[in-house]
Amino acid sequence: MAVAMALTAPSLNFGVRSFTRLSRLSQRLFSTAVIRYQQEFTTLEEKPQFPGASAEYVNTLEFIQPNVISGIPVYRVMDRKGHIVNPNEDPKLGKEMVLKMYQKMTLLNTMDRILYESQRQGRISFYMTNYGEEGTHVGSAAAIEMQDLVFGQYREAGVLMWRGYPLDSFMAQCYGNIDDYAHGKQMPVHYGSLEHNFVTISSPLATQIPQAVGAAYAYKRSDIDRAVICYFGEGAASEGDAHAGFNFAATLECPIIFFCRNNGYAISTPTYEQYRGDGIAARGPGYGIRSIRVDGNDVFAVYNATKEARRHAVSENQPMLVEAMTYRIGHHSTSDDSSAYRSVDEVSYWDKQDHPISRLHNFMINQGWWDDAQEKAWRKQSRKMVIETFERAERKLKPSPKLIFTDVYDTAPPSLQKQEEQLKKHVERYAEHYPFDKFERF
Ligand SMILES: Cc1ncc(C[n+]2csc(CCOP(=O)(O)OP(=O)(O)O)c2C)c(N)n1
Repeated sequence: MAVAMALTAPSLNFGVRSFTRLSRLSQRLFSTAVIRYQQEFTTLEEKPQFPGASAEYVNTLEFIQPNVISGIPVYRVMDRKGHIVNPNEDPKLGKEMVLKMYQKMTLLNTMDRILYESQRQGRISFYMTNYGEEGTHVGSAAAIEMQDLVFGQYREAGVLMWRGYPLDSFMAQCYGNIDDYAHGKQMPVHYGSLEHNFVTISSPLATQIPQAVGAAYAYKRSDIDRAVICYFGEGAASEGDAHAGFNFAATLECPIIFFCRNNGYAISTPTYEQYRGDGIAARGPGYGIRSIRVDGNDVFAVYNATKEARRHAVSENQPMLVEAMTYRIGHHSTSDDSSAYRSVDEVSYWDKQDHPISRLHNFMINQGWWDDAQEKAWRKQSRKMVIETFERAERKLKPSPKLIFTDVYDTAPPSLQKQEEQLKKHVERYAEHYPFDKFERF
């Protein structure tokens, strides 16, 4: 009915061509959304007919005010003492699941401490800790399915940890040893795993956002009930690629969860220099994306929000946006000294008063599921596990230098093969100038 009127309305000659184009597009997207949104031309006098928006006229001049004083509320499930605030929102996860969450969060924290120290001693070249953001990783990872595809930024090691990525693999990547599947080609913390459906991290910020949308579109086309989750920081959300990704996801109706970790800083840049709107969640509705803001230090709130976002994304083929509010307790990376731009008191507040690990710890104590003796034993055991894998990784050789020529293309072109031969000759001649005792043979 609406379409027929669009074609016949005499003063609104959009032409048959644009209609057929729209119709073809809608078929390709397996959806009738384009036609559904077409306006009815029954009130030509009363209602604006512009194709760009569906709205009423107003007769007084008024600019829309951004609402940044009292922003989108922060959804939480438990308070800082680990008490469930509203029983209706309790995900009732059960002891085994909650213990697993706690162990993954604390194991990540232990691994961070040891690898951070290892970098300080020059044993690895670089590291980034996840301090304070463990709840965002584990809560969201637990809420999606293992076959869902993950695109990350670099501060989401807890997602891999949840998925069972072995400690040996974390270490192999950071050391760039022979067990690293990328043959030591990338900087530490640039993890990836085909087996764990975790797309390899790369340094340029936000490039993964439109890529993740493309993957979600492919899932939709193959009609398998899978979602994509794409993580990024609030700083990365200022990149042009974030805009591209959000808009493509909405217009192409893709089953994707955009998961923003809003930790207050992008290196030394505080959020008040990053944006002037109401964080990242407030941008979602502007793209037509359902959005929520959650307490990222509350693992249950993150779990509930991500679970519902996934359900909706897959069943309705719609993107969803979760903004998890948290705080980056650690330095940005081992190349950063954050005391140059923020106070020790500020950091200490989050570390001591509002930490995702202590909050879940309080919850487990309240339930009678955990006690001091268990805490002590687990700390000892997890530390031992990490140190053992760390020592194993350190003893392993680095990959053969010839691997720097592989995977540039699927098959190496003659020019690259020639360079490889040249390097081989060079290192044979000058072998004593290279640390070849630490590498597999050329
Ligand atoms: C395109 C691009 N610009 C700049 C950088 C340098 N850089 C690396 S991390 C970072 C800050 C990112 O902050 P945020 O997205 O908030 O994530 P967080 O580090 O807080 O987890 C910047 C500017 C980069 N890697 N890529």
